[in-house]
Amino acid sequence: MGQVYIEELSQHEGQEVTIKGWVYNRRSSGKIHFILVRDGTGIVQGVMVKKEVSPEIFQLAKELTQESSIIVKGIVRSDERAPGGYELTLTHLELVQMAEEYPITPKEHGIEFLMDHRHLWLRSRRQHAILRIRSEIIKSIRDFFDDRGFVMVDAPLLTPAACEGTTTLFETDYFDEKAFLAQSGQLYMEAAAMACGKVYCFGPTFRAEKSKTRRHLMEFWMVEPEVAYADHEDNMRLQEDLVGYVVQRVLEKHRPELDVLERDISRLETVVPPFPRITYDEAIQRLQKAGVDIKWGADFGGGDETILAEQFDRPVFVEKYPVQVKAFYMKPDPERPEVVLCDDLLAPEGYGEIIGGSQRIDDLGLLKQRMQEHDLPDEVYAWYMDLRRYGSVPHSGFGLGLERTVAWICGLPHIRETIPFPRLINRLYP
Ligand code: NSS
Repeated sequence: MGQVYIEELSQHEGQEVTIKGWVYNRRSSGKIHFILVRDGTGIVQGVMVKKEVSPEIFQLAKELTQESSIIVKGIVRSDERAPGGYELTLTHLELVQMAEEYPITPKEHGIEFLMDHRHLWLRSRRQHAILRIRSEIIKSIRDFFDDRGFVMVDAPLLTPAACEGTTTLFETDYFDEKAFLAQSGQLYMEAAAMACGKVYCFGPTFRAEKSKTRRHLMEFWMVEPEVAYADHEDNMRLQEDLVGYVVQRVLEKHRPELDVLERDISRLETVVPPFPRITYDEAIQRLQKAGVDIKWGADFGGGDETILAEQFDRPVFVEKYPVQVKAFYMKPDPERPEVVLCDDLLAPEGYGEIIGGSQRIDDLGLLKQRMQEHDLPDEVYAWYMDLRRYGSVPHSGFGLGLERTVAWICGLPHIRETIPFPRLINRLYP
């Protein structure tokens, strides 16, 4: 039998297979070596008995260091006690490279040490589980929109203007001009929605966040759908359907990884739409009742979001925030122009805001007025205003932060573990 992946072992019970991978761990008891082999799809224990292999091979196995690359042959045996349910009786071992002394050992390491060795830390069981769940979340998001007839449209990453406020822009030279790394693809999706009706972009976005929190990255991925003729209500329905779908997909396909992460599954099983909704006004009352010193008109901090979200067993929408705490493009509520038709979706268990969305201003006059109030220069937004000149329609969209969603679904204490190579305020390496 040629090369087989560990996750496929169940299809090869009783057969001799070849596994190409790395030594995860090894222990010996005189006449037997137990080698934990990982190959990127899983980990399997290989058992090598002295009298069943040549002396050279038995000696080689004894010298193997952690993370040495090896190719093994063995017979697949089912074993209830083995993680994954299978074990290999090893018949052959080939060394590809004997690894130098590996810096990450099974003992505890400090977080800065692990972050400095992120390129190696990714091989650990826990990081591997997160990488696979992240990949599934991305795929399920794409499937959700593709199955509903959305067109994926790519937004530019080098842009002439801000979308989410001018304080978090990364600036760079663009020949004789200034350019900024994109904070959001939204404005471009609004243009694309007028071309294709239902669109989304899914890519990296950049924010020079000067705060050091467990929820902020400088570079994060966001999926941003935008729908022509959709209003605020349609927008929230799309959000809860998306989040419910993604959580169910991970539950269906990645139980073993959730187990590695010791995730409390019962907290995910309740994530079924419809999600509860409260207004900003009600949120303020709830916070005041909980003893928080906050007044109408203030924005929420991470701690406030946690208090609110803890009052529900599934994600909760907070809608209709005051105009002054939200972005320039949000449409005022026609019945109460001091608030806008927006929503934040707060994840439970202290994970905070995972989605920000809104119905957009579709009237040219009002948009111009808002841009002046926000000191945004006309020249670079002229194209955006054109969208209100040529066939303007009501439209809505939102942005779901991928890493915050991964942190919540995986139950991780900090956002730094949700992305392969995090960019944090004090970290650009590796
Ligand atoms: O600023 S947002 O609330 N909204 C937008 O960017 C809109 N332009 C999206 C849209 O309507 N098309 O960011 C959206 C989400 C937010 O809920 C978080 O989940 C995530 O993006 N986000 C972040 N994740 C990690 N790190 C940082 N710094 C961050 N900022 C926002």
